[in-house]
Amino acid sequence: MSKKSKPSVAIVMGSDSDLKVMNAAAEQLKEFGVESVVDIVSAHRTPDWLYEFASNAEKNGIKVIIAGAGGAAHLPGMIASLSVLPVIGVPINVTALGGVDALYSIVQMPKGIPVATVAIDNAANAALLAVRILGVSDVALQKKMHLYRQSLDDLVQKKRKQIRLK
Ligand code: RP5
Repeated sequence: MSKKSKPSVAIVMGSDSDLKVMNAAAEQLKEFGVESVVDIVSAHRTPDWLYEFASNAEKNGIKVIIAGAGGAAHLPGMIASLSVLPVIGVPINVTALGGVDALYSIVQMPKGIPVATVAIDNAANAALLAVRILGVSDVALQKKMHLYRQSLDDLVQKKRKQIRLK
């Protein structure tokens, strides 16, 4: 039986309606063998739970937090204000504004409390950035990132050959 290590990445989101987007982060991390924990933390509906989660994340062994939110999207910024861990925000497209509202909200953090922001709905990139952050102090994981980069290169080279054959 393989022993599961403690999750080093927390993937949180404002609502279960964000899961269809945020699942991509968990799947991407799994491909790198990185354990994650997935949860709902709403900045406006569960402010006490938000405080408890963010202020204890470091103590709980979490190294990187990925936070997805739509609309006013204050979740990633609030988490970053309560923790010194790196926070990666995923703006989610759930409103009539197509996710631009969440993008602006997350990316426009005032000086002092940074939130790294990926493209709208791009939870996979949040996971890849988390892997790169963890890889700085984990040689084996960084090696996997080298291989991943190479696989992207290989794929494009293959496609180049294919279109030249047509
Ligand atoms: C935000 O409000 C959540 O992140 C979600 O994207 C959005 C809508 O939530 P629901 O009304 O679908 O629960 O807090």
